[in-house]
Amino acid sequence: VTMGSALVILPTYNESENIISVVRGVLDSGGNFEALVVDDDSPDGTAAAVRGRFGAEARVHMVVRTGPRGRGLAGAEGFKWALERGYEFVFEMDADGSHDPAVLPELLDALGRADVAVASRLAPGGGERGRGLFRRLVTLAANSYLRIVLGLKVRDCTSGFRGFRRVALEAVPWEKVGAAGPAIVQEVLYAVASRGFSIEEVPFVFVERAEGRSKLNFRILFLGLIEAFWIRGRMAPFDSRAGHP
Ligand SMILES: Nc1nc2c(ncn2[C@@H]2O[C@H](COP(=O)(O)OP(=O)(O)OP(=O)(O)O)[C@@H](O)[C@H]2O)c(=O)[nH]1
Ligand SMILES: [Mg+2]
Repeated sequence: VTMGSALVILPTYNESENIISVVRGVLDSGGNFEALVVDDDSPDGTAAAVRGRFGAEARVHMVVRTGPRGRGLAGAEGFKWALERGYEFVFEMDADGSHDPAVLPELLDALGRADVAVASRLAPGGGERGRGLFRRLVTLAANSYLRIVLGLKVRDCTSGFRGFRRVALEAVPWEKVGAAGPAIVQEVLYAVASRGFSIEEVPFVFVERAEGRSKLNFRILFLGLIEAFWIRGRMAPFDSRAGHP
């Protein structure tokens, strides 16, 4: 790890059909990004595929988790892994083909101006390709709701494609982060926004996954929205019981 180094965290569960091209895209995107695959011991052999293809590649790392699985648990473990190893810029993105690695240099560029850079479907110029009107409305509604409940100014609060300067991640109280599932995306965003870190949105076009299966369903989505109230309680930038910042 050298000064100014950048790591891209890729949480995976059954992405053997997608992970190779995504990691390839990260390595080839320019800017010397390293990749960290955080796999929950996927039964489809995702980890074995990564080892087989990138075992000799020094810029590719992998953590295989056993025990309780979850997008949130995997993401938190990835961030802690990155902080322990001194990376200066830390990114996360889905490994299902929805997030184009070619956007990474734009996010890195934005981190020259802001503490956090979010690849945003809802910023002017952004969008969602391959999705019907109903699914796009779900994205819009979920984000309108989260902006209000969490008091966020970011348009795309649920985008799991983004980057952080190290200082912002160091300020997150990781021992209190509680979302085991995808709600960790808004939990970490709320943690940094409420601590005053600046956030820039970079427009990007999300592409519906072509291979593999989505792990998101309406139950998970709904529970994630309810969880916003708990997120506010546990991620507040001061101890609410003390009453003062
Ligand atoms: N390690 C790990 N990764 C997960 C888990 N669930 C989902 N992921 C990964 O998180 C990323 C996003 O998951 P998706 O299933 O595409 O869910 P989504 O992108 O929120 O929802 P869609 O809108 O349906 O694409 C993908 O790279 C998944 O492989 C999990 O339990 N553990
Ligand atoms: Mg997806």
